Amino acid sequence: MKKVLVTGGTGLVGKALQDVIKNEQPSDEEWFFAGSKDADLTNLVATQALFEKVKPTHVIHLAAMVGGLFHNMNNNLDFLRNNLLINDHVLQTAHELGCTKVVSCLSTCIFPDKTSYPIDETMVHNGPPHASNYGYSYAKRLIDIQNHAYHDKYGHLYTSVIPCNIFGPHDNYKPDVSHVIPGMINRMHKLRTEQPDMPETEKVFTVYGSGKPLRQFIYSLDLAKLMIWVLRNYNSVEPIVLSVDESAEVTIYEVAEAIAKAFNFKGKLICDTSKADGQYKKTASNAKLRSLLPDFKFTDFKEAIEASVLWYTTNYDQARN
Ligand code: NAP
Ligand code: GFB
Repeated sequence: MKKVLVTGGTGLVGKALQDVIKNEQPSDEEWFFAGSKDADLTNLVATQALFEKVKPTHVIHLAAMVGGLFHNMNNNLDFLRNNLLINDHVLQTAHELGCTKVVSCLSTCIFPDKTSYPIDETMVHNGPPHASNYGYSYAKRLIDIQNHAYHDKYGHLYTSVIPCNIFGPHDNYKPDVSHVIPGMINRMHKLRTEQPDMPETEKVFTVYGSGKPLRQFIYSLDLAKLMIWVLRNYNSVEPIVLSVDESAEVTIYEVAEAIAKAFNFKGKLICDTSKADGQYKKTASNAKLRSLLPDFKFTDFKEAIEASVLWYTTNYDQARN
């Protein structure tokens, strides 16, 4: 019987894993989804107590200080310190407990800012990350170094996945910390519900930045299925990119249009270029994933946006606003 501990099990990706596992009901696996209430993983004693309680054989390590461009820009030191602490405590405690496998999470935003495209798994350490999120990026890159160090010394199967931008139900919609999609969903919902007597055609939705940057977005439920596959079948220490195809890349403005359509918004979209754009692009290749899982089908972006907007408007009171 596998005992799987999911750290960060109460967030966007954690909740998607919960949904997939609930539907699958695997008979040979027991899953435990931990949030910060179960243990503050920046605290080693709390981390050890959680592992002692759950006694996992496998770990999906999602827990992290996570946020969008603007949150990162203003908090690089906290992103660096909190994530370094969390990652060291989880990996060292997993070692001391003799866990069979740990799958941790990097991000396509940690790659070198000056690089050729598409980026792939071999390029993680080839130069400094974008200035906006160097704290988060270096903490995440060190997970790969830690994984190799535990493998070199003890032969542990500690590996990592590198998702592109993720979105879906149960996201973090708090305006000052959110990523672009939950940030826009939160603001579009406010715009639509406030000033009900104002004709919607006169309402104006603001896209932060130029709207020109390019992003790949993966639906959280698709990522969850891929991470479960990695846990069960991917046995290399080397990271693997879990991203939609390069051809699925969209501009931030196209994201706004898709969200406006999902809300049936009849007003105008304008770009506020006084706000930062962040990285222009971080186009990642999913060739390694495709070579291992050639038939995996990603959810259509616009359908996933529709589903995410519907979840938000239906669950507004429970959402992290
Ligand atoms: P999220 O929604 O912000 O959830 C973060 C999770 O980590 C929550 O369960 C949170 O617990 C937990 N957590 C945070 N600080 C903690 C602490 N000190 N001790 C214990 N638990 C703590 O984040 P997410 O989007 O699901 O991200 C999951 C993973 O994917 C992260 O490693 C992130 O770096 C990575 N990732 C995310 C994206 C993206 O676009 N979202 C892209 C690439 C990679 P509470 O619920 O109790 O706060
Ligand atoms: O998801 P996001 O905040 O982060 O996207 P990154 C930022 C892009 O979306 C910028 C534009 O071009 C913003 O100008 N944008 C437009 C908005 N409207 C909004 C809005 O309402 N909210 C936000 N947040 N952006 C992050 C990294 O980069 O990628 C993190 O900083 C993390 O470390 C994440 O890894 C996955 O995609 O630019």
